[in-house]
Amino acid sequence: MNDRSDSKLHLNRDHAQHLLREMLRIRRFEERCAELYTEEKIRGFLHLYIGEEAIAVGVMQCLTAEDAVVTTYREHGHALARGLPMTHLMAEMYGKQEGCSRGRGGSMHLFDVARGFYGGSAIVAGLLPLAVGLGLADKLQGRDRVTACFFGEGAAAEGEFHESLNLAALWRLPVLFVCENNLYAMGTALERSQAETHIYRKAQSHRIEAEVVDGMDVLAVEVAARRAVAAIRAGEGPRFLECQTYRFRAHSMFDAQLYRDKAEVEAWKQKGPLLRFGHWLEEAGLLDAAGRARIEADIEAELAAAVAFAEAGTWEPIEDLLKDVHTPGTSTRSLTREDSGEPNLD
Ligand SMILES: Cc1ncc(C[n+]2csc(CCOP(=O)(O)OP(=O)(O)O)c2C)c(N)n1
Ligand SMILES: [Mg+2]
Repeated sequence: MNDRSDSKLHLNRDHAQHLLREMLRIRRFEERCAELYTEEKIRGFLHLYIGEEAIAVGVMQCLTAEDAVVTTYREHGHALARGLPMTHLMAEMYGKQEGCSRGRGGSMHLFDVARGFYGGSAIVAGLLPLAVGLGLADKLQGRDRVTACFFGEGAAAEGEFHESLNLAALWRLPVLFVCENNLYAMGTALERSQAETHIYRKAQSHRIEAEVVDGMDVLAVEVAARRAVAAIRAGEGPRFLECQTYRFRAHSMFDAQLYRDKAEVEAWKQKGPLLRFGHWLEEAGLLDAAGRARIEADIEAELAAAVAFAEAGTWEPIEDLLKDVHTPGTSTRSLTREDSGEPNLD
């Protein structure tokens, strides 16, 4: 296994297989979540990361257990790669008390303070100020910690993105900004919403060193992230990676995808991170068919255990639903059985 604080990637058989395994865990977890969604075991929003796995996996290799991570609502992959147990994640998807956010967060709000995983945030660009705040606290308190902040290219059109990058650069904060540029923000193509489509240039305009990375290549991501994290740890201030990628599925679970051609999606699938890296491992003699089958069987067993854990989990009692919920102008009270109708989503 690689030393997480090393600035260089050392590729051996174990590490190469580890990268594939981590990407496959994410892929299979999400495919299963999509099935469970159609079975109505998982409800609410569900944004799949399928196609983008190389970014979370590549970056996470470079962080230590002390580092911090903040992400968007498309964060199942980041949580798994960070080491949150699949059982706790699946229970959270179900809304069960045994989930990592005690069933209160669901897919978009995975959280685990012990593992330095500070969400899971539903508000586009809302996590960037959070990352800058963590970085500022670390700098003021003299902690040797890096905060990795993952967000989509849609965030670069928000004011919070620029305010955050400005302050991070001005105060030389230990933050790694990772833009996952998948070319679309919901149904809006990047060139239809932003005049500057090279997101890394926006970071450069704030005097942050920025790099464009092939986000479909896990090794390219890890190499770039190692370089960036080493510079941050050396006190050089923030770094920015624009990882070019593509989501293979709909934005969320309901999306007719009328805004993009099927041929475009197919072309990107051919560049998929699992497909490419899998072939490469085989050709390089680093993983044979039997080895791959063993990895896949392990993941299926892990997944089955996670689903069983979630199924066996418990629902929070209705009486407790208003616990820890603060509504301005009203006092917190316990819910009664009469309150438990269908939620009003207007
Ligand atoms: C401040 C804010 N505005 C609008 C939305 C609605 N919204 C949810 S996801 C999304 C698209 C974001 O796209 P991007 O940042 O590229 O991330 P991706 O979904 O592609 O990973 C939008 C506009 C929101 N959640 N927050
Ligand atoms: Mg996007």
